[in-house]
Amino acid sequence: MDCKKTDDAVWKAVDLEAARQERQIELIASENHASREVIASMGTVLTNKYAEGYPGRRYYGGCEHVDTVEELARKRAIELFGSERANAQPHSGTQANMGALMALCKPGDKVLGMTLDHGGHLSHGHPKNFSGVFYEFHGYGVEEGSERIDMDRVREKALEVRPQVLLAGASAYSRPLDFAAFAAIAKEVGAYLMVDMAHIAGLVAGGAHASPVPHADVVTMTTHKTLRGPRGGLIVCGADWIKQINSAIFPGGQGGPLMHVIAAKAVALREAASPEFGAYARQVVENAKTLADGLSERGLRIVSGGTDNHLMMVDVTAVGLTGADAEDALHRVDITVNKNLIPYDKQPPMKASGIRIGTAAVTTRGFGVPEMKRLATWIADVLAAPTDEAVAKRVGAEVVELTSTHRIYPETQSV
Ligand code: DSN
Repeated sequence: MDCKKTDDAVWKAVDLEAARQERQIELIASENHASREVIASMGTVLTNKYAEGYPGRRYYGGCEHVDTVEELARKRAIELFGSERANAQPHSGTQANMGALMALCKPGDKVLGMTLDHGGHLSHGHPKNFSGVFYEFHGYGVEEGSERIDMDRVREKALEVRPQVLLAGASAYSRPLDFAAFAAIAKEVGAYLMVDMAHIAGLVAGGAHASPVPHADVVTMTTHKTLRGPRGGLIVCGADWIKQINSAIFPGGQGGPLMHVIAAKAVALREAASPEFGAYARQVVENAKTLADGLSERGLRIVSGGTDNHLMMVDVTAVGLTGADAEDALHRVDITVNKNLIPYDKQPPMKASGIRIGTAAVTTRGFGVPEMKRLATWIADVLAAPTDEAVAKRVGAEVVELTSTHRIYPETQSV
C-alpha cells in the first residue's frame, strides 16, 4: 500500500517537515537527526504488539521476538553506560523521571533539584508538572556572578532542606556537572542521588562528559538529544534499584511499552557504542566552543562566559533584544533556536532575555569548525540588524547554500 497516495494530508506535512529540516540550520539544543536505521526501526510491525511486563514475564502471548528486542536494548544500554541494570520502557524523559522519583521516594517527600529558571527541567519540580504536584521540591541554582553551580551552596541548601532525593541534571546549563560532589552531598545528608542526564547522554556515551553512573543511585535520560536515537526515555541503575524502577515504570506510570521505539533505542545504542560516535561527541563540544567564541567576539554575552558541553545560553539583551525577538529574527533566515530564560532573568518565559543554542544536530550533518565560524557571523549579523531585509536576504541565501551541501539524509529526494 502506498501511504502517500491514500493519506496525502498527513504525508504532505511529513514531506514538508523533512524539507524544513534539510533547509534550516537546527540549533535547538535538545534536538538531533536520528540515523535512517533508527527511523526505519520505528516504522515496523513492532508497533502492533502489546507487551505489558518485562522480557520473560509478560501479560500477553506472542512476545518472544519483542523480548529479544527489549533484551538487546537493555544489554546495550548496560554496556554503553557501564551500569548494572537498565529499563528501556519509559516513553519520554519526563516518564523516566516519574519512574525514578516513584522508586526513590514517596509522594510528599522532599526533593532538591535545579530550578527551571536557572536551567533545570519542567519535571524537576514545576508546580504544574507531576513532580511539583506530588513531591515537595526545593531548588538550587547558579551564582549571580559566575552563573555556575557552586557545590558549596548546593551542600548548604541540602543541609537545610534534608531531601530524600538530590537531583542533578539540567536542560540549559553549559558547564560540567560534578557528579562526585553531588554524590558526596547526597551521602552527607542521607539522600539518594538521582541524575537526569537527558541533555548530555550522548556526550557521556561518547566520553565527552564525565559519567554519573558510578555516583548515582538512578540515572534517567532521553534517547533523542545528544544520544541521537528515537524520541523516548531510558533509565540505568544498580542491581539494588531495578526492581523498584521496573515496577514504577510498569505498572506504576505506564501500560504497554512502545516496542517499535524500544527497537530504535537498541539500534541507536549500538551506534553510540562505535568509535565514530566518540568522535562525534567530541566534535559537538568543539563546535559549541567555537560558536560561543565567535559570538563572544561579536559582542554577544554567553552566560557563564562559555561552554564545556553541547549548548550555550546567549544573553541577547546586550544587543537590545528579547529572546523572543532573537528567535523570530533567526527563524526568518532559516536558523532555528529557542528563546530561553537566563539566570536572574527579568523577562517572563514567553519573552526571555536569552536564546539557547546547541550543536548536536548541526554536527550530525557534518558541520565542523569552519561552518561554526560562519554560523557565528550570521547569527551576530542578524541579531545586530534584526529588521534589516538586506541582511536577512543575504544570510538566508548563505544558510540555504550551506545546508544544501550538507544534506542530513542525502539519499532522500527534496520536496
Ligand atoms: N524540553 C526539552 C528541552 O528542550 O530541553 C527537555 O525535555
